[in-house]
Amino acid sequence: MLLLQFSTSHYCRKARLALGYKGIFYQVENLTPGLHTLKLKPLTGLTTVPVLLPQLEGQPQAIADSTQIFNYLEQHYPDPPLFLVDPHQQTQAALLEDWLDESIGTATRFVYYQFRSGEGKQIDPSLSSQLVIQVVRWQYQINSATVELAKTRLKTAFEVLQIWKQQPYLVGDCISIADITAAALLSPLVLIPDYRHSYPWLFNRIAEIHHLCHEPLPPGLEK
Ligand SMILES: N[C@@H](CCC(=O)N[C@@H](CS)C(=O)NCC(=O)O)C(=O)O
Repeated sequence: MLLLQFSTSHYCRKARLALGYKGIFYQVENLTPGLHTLKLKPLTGLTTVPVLLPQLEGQPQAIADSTQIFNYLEQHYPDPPLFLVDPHQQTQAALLEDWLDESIGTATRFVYYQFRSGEGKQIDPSLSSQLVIQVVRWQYQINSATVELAKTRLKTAFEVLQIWKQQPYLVGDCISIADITAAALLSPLVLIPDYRHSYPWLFNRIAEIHHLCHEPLPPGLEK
């Protein structure tokens, strides 16, 4: 199995966490941003990573989108499960996953790239890194006005995810797609001192989920 990814993408981290939790052996191919479309468009019709190539007869050639990757994995590798047995709880987990994907993962991207181009420039001041950051800012229209809106969305996310303060999992008493999605899509914020200091419980849970999924910790959380 091969995962096409950008090494720094939080959506690709989400796919890796699921693969790791299920103990599936896979390899990764890191695509070059900009050139990635040449490979992805003919395969999936889309331009985004992650894309999973099962490389098995009788199975789809390529699965695009992290949510579809979850669905594929659960169908073909049900043990250990990422979907909750109780249908009501599974619906709740799926709703959280969709909201985190569509709203919060994007908000993280806005706040993170704004930080990396300003106060956080010293994390990697190289010309190539700063060029990628500027291209991402242009591609997604990241500017001070859109970043303020993203910060408001993140504030709501921290309120919703406070469940993690009292219990190890967001829904029910096992890990679900909601935990994996929250852990991956909020992980870039650990590099931003304000967030790291204000929400220690969030980053502790993110580290726990990474351990459960046998995935190395994200930059800023490693010991
Ligand atoms: N909803 C998609 C979002 C994936 C996504 O936004 N991927 C970004 C990297 S973090 C990407 O591939 N961007 C390149 C592009 O849009 O051309 C998923 O869950 O897979």
